[in-house]
Amino acid sequence: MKSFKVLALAASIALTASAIGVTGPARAQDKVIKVASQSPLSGGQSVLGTAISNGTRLGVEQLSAALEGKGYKVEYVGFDDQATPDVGVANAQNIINDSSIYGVIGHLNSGVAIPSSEVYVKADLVMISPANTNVNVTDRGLPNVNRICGRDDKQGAAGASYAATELKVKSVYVLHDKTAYGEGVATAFRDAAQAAGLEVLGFDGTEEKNDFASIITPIVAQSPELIYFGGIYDQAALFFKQARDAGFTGQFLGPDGMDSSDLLRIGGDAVKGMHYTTTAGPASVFPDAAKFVEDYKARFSINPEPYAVESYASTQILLAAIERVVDSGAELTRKAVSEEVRKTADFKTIAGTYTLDANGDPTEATYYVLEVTAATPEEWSSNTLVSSSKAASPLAAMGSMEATPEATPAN
Ligand code: ABU
Repeated sequence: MKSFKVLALAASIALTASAIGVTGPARAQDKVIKVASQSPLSGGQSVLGTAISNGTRLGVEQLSAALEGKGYKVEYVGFDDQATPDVGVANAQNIINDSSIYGVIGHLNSGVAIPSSEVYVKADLVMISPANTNVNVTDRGLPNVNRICGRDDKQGAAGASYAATELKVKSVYVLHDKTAYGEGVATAFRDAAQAAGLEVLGFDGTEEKNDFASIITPIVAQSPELIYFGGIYDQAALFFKQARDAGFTGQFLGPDGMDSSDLLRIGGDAVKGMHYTTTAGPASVFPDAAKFVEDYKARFSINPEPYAVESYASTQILLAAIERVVDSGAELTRKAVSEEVRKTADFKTIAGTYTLDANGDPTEATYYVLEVTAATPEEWSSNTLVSSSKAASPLAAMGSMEATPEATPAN
């Protein structure tokens, strides 16, 4: 009877201690932390969207042990934004309504990321983009929006420099897809091409997806030495094919929206030998990603497409930030995680080492130029890297770590 009373007293003390937090605030009692991805998982851009989703999922599956050891359950949840702004925004509302989601990896399309991030910011939810290159993704200076890829002002300029100095063309016709991304990178290319002395014979936008005859005829009549297409492979590949069939004999160039095995699957011989710029590191430049490539193939039975490795790296950054909040003993909140992500400095991932500036840009990014030399879509990662250059973010170039002065977070 006496020992029963002692046991009961001990149990009561333990319960009380737990209730008032004497055992410490870090114990999570199986609290769930979800990491979301948003990207197109259906439709014509799903090859790259799936790479973002799978890279994030693999990151969560492989990198959660430390948080699980501290009592948290870490889960992945994927959202299909269909490459459509309205869908991304509706998903973003559902994402912020799930209080167990502490970060979003995505999107593919800058035109979807920008309005969706205006929703995330209302809930202090951090977004890390592996792939959104439009300048306005980060130039708005939102405290929760970050990326680890490059920017289209630099990417467009890198393309123009390659066209002028290596392709040695004298004239170009510039097309874009009328999206924030396509028009933005095409504008940056056009301005840099003109500055480099190229004659820009035309600059047009089109949302046409099937029959480009009425666009191609006047272009072919002007005989540009190069056509630059600011857009995504699902539209551009068909355009290139029809342009070649219509007798265009010049060269093709485009930005990272071309960087997908589907460019070759759709474009066939028309795109072989063409060039594209990208901020997605080809496999050869990331030796630390060799295991990721093998694990990815084993897990999903497909090749990792461009931006898969950057999605895993983004997940590394996010989970490390969450761990730092937990280890500090502070309350785990979305705002605390977002602030911790922004402090990312000299952080080593499988896709390189990252420091984020006050606008959420990586302080330095690499801009690659590749030639389509793969014989088949399955060999897309064997395309030939012909050039690469590094550029500082605008803030890093100014030597400033302050956010852009005009930046005002949306309410
Ligand atoms: N940068 C590749 C995907 C296109 C975009 O940023 O919208």
